[in-house]
Amino acid sequence: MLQESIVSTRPDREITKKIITPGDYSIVPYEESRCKIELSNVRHTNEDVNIDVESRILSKNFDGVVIIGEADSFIDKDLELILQQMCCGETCFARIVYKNQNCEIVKEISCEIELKEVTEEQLVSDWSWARLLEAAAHHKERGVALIQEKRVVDAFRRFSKAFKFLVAIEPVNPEEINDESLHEIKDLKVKLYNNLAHCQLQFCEYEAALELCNRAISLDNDNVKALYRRCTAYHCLKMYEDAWKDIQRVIILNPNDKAARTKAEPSEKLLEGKGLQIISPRPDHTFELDERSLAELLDSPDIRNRSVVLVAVAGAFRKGKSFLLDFFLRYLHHTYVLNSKDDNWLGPEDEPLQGFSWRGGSERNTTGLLLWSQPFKATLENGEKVAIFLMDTQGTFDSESTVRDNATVFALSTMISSVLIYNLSQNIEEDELQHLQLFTDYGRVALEKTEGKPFQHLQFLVRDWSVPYEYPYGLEGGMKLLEKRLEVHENQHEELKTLRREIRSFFSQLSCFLLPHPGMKVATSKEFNGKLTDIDEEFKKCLKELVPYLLAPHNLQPKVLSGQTLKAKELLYYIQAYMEVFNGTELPVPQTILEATAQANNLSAVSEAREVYECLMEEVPPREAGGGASPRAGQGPALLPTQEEDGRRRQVGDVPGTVASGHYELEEQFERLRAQNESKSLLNMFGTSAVLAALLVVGCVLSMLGDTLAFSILEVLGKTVALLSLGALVVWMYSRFTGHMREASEILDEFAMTLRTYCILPVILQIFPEYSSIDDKMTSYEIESIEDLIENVNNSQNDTSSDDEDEDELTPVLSNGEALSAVYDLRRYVASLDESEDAMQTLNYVENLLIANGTKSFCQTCYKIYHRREDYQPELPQITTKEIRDEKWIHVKLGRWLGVPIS
Ligand SMILES: Nc1nc2c(ncn2[C@@H]2O[C@H](COP(=O)(O)OP(=O)(O)OP(=O)(O)O)[C@@H](O)[C@H]2O)c(=O)[nH]1
Ligand SMILES: [Mg+2]
Repeated sequence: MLQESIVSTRPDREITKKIITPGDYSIVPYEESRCKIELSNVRHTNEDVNIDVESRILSKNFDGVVIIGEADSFIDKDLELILQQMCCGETCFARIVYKNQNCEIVKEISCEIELKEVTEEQLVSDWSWARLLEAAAHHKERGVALIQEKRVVDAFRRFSKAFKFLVAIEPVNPEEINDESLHEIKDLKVKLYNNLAHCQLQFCEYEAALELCNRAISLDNDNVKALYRRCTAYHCLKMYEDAWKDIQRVIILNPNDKAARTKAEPSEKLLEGKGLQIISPRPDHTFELDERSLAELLDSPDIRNRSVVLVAVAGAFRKGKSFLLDFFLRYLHHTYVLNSKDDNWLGPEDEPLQGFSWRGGSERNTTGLLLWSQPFKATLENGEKVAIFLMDTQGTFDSESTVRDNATVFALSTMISSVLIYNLSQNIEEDELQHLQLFTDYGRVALEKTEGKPFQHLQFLVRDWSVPYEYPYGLEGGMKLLEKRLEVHENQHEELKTLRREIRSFFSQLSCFLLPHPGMKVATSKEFNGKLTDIDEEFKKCLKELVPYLLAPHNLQPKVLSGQTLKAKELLYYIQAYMEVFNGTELPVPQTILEATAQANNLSAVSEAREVYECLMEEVPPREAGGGASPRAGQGPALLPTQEEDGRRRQVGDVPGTVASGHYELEEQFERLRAQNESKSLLNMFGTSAVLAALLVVGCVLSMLGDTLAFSILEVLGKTVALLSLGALVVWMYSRFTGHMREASEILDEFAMTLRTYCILPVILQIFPEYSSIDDKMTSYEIESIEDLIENVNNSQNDTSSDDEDEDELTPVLSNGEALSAVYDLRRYVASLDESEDAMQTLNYVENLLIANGTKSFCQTCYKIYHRREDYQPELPQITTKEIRDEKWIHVKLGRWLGVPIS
C-alpha cells in the first residue's frame, strides 16, 4: 500500500507524493544539486487551463536535468520541492493541485518521477561566504534577465533568493572578508533592495517598495535608482512633498535623467518660491513696507518661533549680487530641503540659474529689499531651531537713488541681517570703506543705544579678484587682504585710522573672501542664462568654499540683538520699527556722497593748491609774494590749515559740498591768471634774486671797466657792488630756503622792489611800453587799514556798477594758491573777530566785496566752514580786532584778492 505524504500545502495549491520505489536515503538533493530525472505518466486535468506556460520540466524540450534552486516557473519550483524530498534512486507518484480563491480545484497535475542521479552538495548552512556571495550574484543576474523578459514574479523570486544568500553571510566577519568583498556585498544588497522595490512597484505594493527603497538609501544615500523608485512610491502614496525632494535629488545627482525631470515637474510647483518684495522705494524717495507679506512670511506658524538666520547681500549695483544669491538658494535647497550632505549642490550643468531675479546689462535690476519667500528650516548643533532667510538688496549708487536711499537700504540690511555680505568689485577700495562707514553709521544712529558692537558678521566679498598671486582666492587670501586694508599704523593719517577703527568697532566679526572672475560668458554674453557649463571652473570651486562657509549647518549664525537671539516674529516688529525711523524725520539726512566727495576734493585741492601756491609764489613778483616772506616757511603756506585741522574738520564732518564748486571756479580762474602771470615773466625776471644777480653782474662789469680804463674808484665801486650783491644774494637765498633771518630777506626784498620799481622797470617800460598796464595793477595794491579797505571797496563797487562790461578790471591777478591762501587768511580773520558791531560791519562789507567780485559762492563757502562748525577751535593767536586792523598783511591780501584798485 502506497503511502501519500504532503510535500507542501498552501491555500492555492497542495503538493503530495507517494513513494513507488524507495531510493538511497543517504543521497538526497540539496541546493545546487544536479538531478537527473525521468518523468512518466504526466497528466493534466482541465487541459485547457494553462497554469504556467513557462515550465521547463513539463515542456517537450526538457533534457531530464534539474539543478535545485534554478527553477523559475512556479510549476518547476513545485516539482523541485518534490525532488528535494526524494532520495537518489527513488520513484514516486507526485500530485499538484491548484485551487482558486474559493478553494475549488482549478487544475491537477500528476506524474511519476524517477530520481536517477544526484550530485552531492553541502547544506547551504555549511557554505562559505564566498559561495554564498557567488550564489547571490548568480540569482540576482537571473532575476535581471527575467525582468527583461517581463517575468516580474519569477524575477522577484530570484531576487528574494539572492537576498537570502546574502543574509546568510551575516554576521560579516571583517577579519575573514576583505574590503573589496565587503563593498561588493553592500553593493549587491542595495541592488537587490532596488530590484525588489522595482518588482513591488510593479505589483503596486507601494509601501513595501518604500520600505525597500529606504533600506537601499540607508546603505547608499545617493543611490539614484533608490531615490527615483522611492519618489515613485511616494508619488503613488500621494506624499508629493517627499516625492519632490527625492526627484530633485535625482536631478542633482543625475542631471541628464530626462524621465526624472518630467516626473519632477508636477510636484516642483508645490515648492516654488520667489523673491518677496518686502520694502519698495516710493517716487518721493521714502520706502514702503509690505507689512502683510512680511507678516505672512515671518509670522507663519512653522516659522514664527524659530530663531532667524538672515543672510543679506549689499553693495554697488550691477555687481552680481542676485546672481550669487541664487547659488545660495541651490545650496540651501540641497542641504536643508533635500537633506543631502554631499557637495553636489551646484546643480545640473545645463540648468538656467533661477531664484532672485538677475540679469545682464547696465541698468539696475533689484529695487528695495527682497526676502526669499520660503525660509529654510534647520536645526543647529545645539538643538536650536532656525529659519534661514536670504535677502537681496537694491544696489547702491545707481542713477536713480539718493544718498539717503542708499544709506537706508544699506543700513536696514545691516541692522536686520546676521551676516551682511558687502559685495565689491575687484578690490577693497578706500571709498568703499568710507561708504561702509557712512551707511553703517547711519544704521547705528537709527538703532537705539545698544551695548557692545551693534552689528554682527560683515563678510567682504571681492568679485573678479585678479591677483591671486598676491592674495590667493578664497577665505585665506581674503582675510590677508582685509587685514592689510584695515591695518592701523602710526604714520597713518588720523582720518584713515578713525575710519578703520570705526569699521572694526561696528561689527563683531569681519571676514573677506576673494572670488575669481566667473568667465567672459557670465560677464558679457547676452545669452548667458546662468548654466554651469558657461562658468569658469575656478569660480565654481570657490563658490563651493564660500557658500558652505556661510550656510553650512555648523556655520549658521542666528541674528542676535541685545544679547538675545531674534525670533522670526520679533524680526517682524523690528523691521516695522526701523522703517518708521527711516521714513520719519528724526534721523539726520546723511551727509551726501557729493558732500563727502566734495570734502575729499577740497582736501586734495588744498594740498594741490598748496603746491601750486608754493610754486607760483616763486614766480610772481616779490611784492605779491607777501613782502618777501618765504613761501615755504613764511605766512603763505602757514595760513593753510594744518593736516591736523583737516582731520578734525573731517571728523566733525561739516565741510559743505559747495567747496567743490569753489574749487572748480578756482581752477578756471587759476588757468586764466596763470596765463597772465606767465605773461609777466619778463617782469618776474626782476624778482629779488634777479635784481641781486643783475647787481652782481653790474658790479663785475663796472670793476672790469674800471680795471680796463685804469679808473680805480670805478673798479673799487664795481667790486664792492659785486661783493655786496653776492653776499645779499646768499643771505636772501639762505633765508628763503630755510625760513631763518626773515627780516633780512624782507629788507632785501624791499630793496630789490624799490630798485626794480624805480630803476629797472622804468627802463624796461621805456623799451617795452606794452607791459605798462600790468605793472599798473601790480603796483596798486596797498591798504593801510580796514577803513581804507571799506572805502576802496565802495569805490570799487561804484566802479563796477558804472563799468559792467569791463570785468577784467575787477579780476584779481591772483594765482590759485594765493586765492586759497587769502581765503584762509580771511577765515583766520573772521574767526578772530568778536561779536562786536565793528566785526559784524566788517563781515558785511567783506560779503559785499565778495558779491561784487563774482566769487561769492566760493567765499560763502569759507564763511560756512567757519559758521557751521561750532566746535571747531582754530588754533589762532589771540588777536583783537584792533590788532587785526593793524595787521597789514590781511588788508593787503584782501585787497589784492578782491582786485581793489588802491591808489
Ligand atoms: N564680472 C562679473 N560679472 C558677474 C559676476 N556675477 C554675476 N555677474 C554678472 O553680472 C550681471 C549682473 O548680475 P545681477 O546679479 O543682476 O547683479 P546685481 O548686483 O544684483 O544688480 P542690481 O540688482 O542691478 O543691483 C549679470 O550679467 C551676471 O552674469 C561676477 O562675479 N563677475
Ligand atoms: Mg540684483
